[in-house]
Amino acid sequence: MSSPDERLRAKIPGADTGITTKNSVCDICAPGPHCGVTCYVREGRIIKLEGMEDHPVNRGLLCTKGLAGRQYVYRRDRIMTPLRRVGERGVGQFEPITWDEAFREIIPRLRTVKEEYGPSAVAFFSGYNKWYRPFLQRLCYSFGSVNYGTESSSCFTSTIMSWRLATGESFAAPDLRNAGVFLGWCYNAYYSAYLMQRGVEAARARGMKIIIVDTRITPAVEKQCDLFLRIRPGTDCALAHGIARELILTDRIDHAYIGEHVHGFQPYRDYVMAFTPERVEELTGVPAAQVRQAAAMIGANGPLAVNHSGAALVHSGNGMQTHRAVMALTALTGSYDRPGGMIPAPLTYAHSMAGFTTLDHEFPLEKYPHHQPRPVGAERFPLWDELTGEMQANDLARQIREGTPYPVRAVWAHGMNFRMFGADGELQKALKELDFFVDIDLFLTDTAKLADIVLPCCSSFERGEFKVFGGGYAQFTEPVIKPLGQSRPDDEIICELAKRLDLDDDLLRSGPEACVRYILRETSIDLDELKKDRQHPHRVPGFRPVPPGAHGFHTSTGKFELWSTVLEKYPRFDPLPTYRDSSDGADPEAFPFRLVAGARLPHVLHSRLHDVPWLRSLRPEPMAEISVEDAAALGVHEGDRIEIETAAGRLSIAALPTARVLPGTVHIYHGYREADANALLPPYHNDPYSGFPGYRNTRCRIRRAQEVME
Ligand SMILES: Nc1nc2c(c(=O)[nH]1)N[C@H]1C(S)=C(S)[C@@H](COP(=O)(O)OP(=O)(O)OC[C@H]3O[C@@H](n4cnc5c(=O)[nH]c(N)nc54)[C@H](O)[C@@H]3O)O[C@H]1N2
Ligand SMILES: Nc1nc2c(c(=O)[nH]1)N[C@H]1C(S)=C(S)[C@@H](COP(=O)(O)OP(=O)(O)OC[C@H]3O[C@@H](n4cnc5c(=O)[nH]c(N)nc54)[C@H](O)[C@@H]3O)O[C@H]1N2
Ligand SMILES: [Mo]
Repeated sequence: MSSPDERLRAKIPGADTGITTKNSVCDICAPGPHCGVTCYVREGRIIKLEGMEDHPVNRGLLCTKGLAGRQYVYRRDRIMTPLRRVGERGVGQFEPITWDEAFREIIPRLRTVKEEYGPSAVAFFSGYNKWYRPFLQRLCYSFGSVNYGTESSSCFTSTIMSWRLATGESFAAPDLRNAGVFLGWCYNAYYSAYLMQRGVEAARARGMKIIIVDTRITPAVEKQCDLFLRIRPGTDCALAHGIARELILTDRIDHAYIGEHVHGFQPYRDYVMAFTPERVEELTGVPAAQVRQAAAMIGANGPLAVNHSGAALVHSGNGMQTHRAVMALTALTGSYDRPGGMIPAPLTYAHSMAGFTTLDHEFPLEKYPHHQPRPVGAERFPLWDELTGEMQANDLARQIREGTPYPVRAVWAHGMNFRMFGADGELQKALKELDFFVDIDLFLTDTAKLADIVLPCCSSFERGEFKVFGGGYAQFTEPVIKPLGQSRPDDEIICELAKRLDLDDDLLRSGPEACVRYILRETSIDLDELKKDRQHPHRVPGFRPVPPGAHGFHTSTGKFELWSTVLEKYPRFDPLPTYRDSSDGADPEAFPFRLVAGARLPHVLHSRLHDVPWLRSLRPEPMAEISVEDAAALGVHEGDRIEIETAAGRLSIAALPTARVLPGTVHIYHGYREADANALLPPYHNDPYSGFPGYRNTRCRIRRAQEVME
């Protein structure tokens, strides 16, 4: 028998050790695959955590980031009380205040901006976090402002726009269980979505073919690939058209499906005929023979499922059109809304795809303030405006600074990180120029340091919240520990603000739970029933996914639109998914390299994990990956400093020569305080269709840092 002391050191739960276990979720990464976590708690602190065995999402697994969750929650810079700025913006001098004092300052200042400039002069923003967004959006509209916007101005929504244009649906997911061939376009789920990789591995084991299109040699390429197309960043649209041309000319397309369900095949066909394998090779670097091979492999192995890529593919100046071009292959092969192809998936609560619908769009929209100007970004990015109706946050800095078409003078932000934006120095300057800025975060970030009032929120382990999971599951979680210091959940903060502002919104003023009940009104979920066991997700009663083939097409033609009837209304846009140079347009002679900023690393997530010690230790210093060939030409070895220069700025960073990256490209991860990749992006480098910044294809030059010193 082990002694109590040994049992305590081994962290074994029991009355003698005082250790209990409770389940929660890790919300460090994207909302869809939030993993179940079992926390070991002693004296009110989490002392250990592990993947929850019987959770339908992760079934006991947890990634590097989640396993460091304890260090994330207890990061040294957690904010413990509301703070009022006493020094210059950005310096980080604050005094602790009470929640009551904070609201007494916030209320009159928001009201003053509203009275002087109109309600839309206050913008409401959310960073990466999704879980409280329906509340925040409704708060914004109830306040009278149209300017609700989020990090989704740079992530995923471009793909949603592309699907809306093509099919009228928001999204379609690959049916890996039945697919014959998987086109992993910008696909390395070993780093960015390990649970999806399990599905791909299982499908491969039963014979599914895998084609990967990536600019780097990744673990997915090495372990799981039948054909690898190594492409120059940002040129993917041409490759998609090249494959389409081959499919058409070798008659590997589904004529019946196209005849019945596809609009614009003829002009599309005419357009892609210019993309011969030889021209594609010239544009993309992918050998002509491989273009033919890819088409043959797709033709021989349908149905075709494709990786959706909400980031890499759409993070270039022609990103949305490129996504359309890739998804067009599913229309040609008759794989959209067919078993083994791409199955439309409704967005459920707070951006998750659980297979059923909730009213989280209706919930804010019933308070939409009509008779206001259009949201920020509508003039510059009108398609974004038409398809999303939200502020395009990538135009926020410009509008704050220029005051056109109308002033924005205050920002209420949850988890804003200015370093996620392209040309982020502009946003930093803009935030300094505001009349009033509130930021709500767990940590005193560099963005929070620009705020007048900082409010402390808590992590998923410290709150109870409604959650949905893929496959028709729902849960109302329970706090595992008390909120640290005076921190509070964001949804409560939002409802409290609505109350203190005395908004005409009974629902928000009644608190988060009343809102959730409203949002679930048309589902079979009984919240009281759900709350009887808050430790586990539960299958939604009567849940049945919509079968493939039953979704229909919700475009004006009632078909999959290769020729977009939405885009044909805009003189400046092309109805077909056209190819064009997707870089920032800098002179290729002067800037011969392409900068790919932000391809995922397994152990970091944007800005939020760089200060977590275990994770930081895996790569202590930010590094730029360059090819061994380029490193040799520059005389650079691992750890030597190089300077990367674009039309917008310069960055000095340690080099990591590797055979994984293509000569002529340089890769850096984003979100680092000390090596800010997004300072290298020019402010005009955005996709005109979506507004997304061209993070993955900015022209640059590199040299050894010493040469600069000399
Ligand atoms: N560990 C970790 N996981 C994450 C995140 C994170 O920060 N860290 N972020 C989450 C978020 S918000 C998102 S949006 C997703 C993103 O998820 P992904 O899109 O899967 O992530 P990336 O690694 O950026 O891109 C995938 C691959 O595209 C390649 N690539 C880059 N540029 C190009 C290009 O121009 N053409 C082609 N064909 N390939 C290219 C990269 O080399 C990379 O291997 O990941 C999520 N998961
Ligand atoms: N160069 C480059 N830039 C990119 C990308 C890229 O690939 N390359 N990717 C883009 C993409 S796809 C994305 S998704 C964005 C992500 O960009 P960001 O939104 O900046 O993501 P994070 O840094 O993860 O989170 C923002 C803040 O939210 C705080 N936070 C965490 N949880 C909570 C919470 O529950 N409540 C509140 N109030 N705050 C919380 C965190 O502490 C952090 O300060 O970056 C974009 N920017
Ligand atoms: Mo993202």
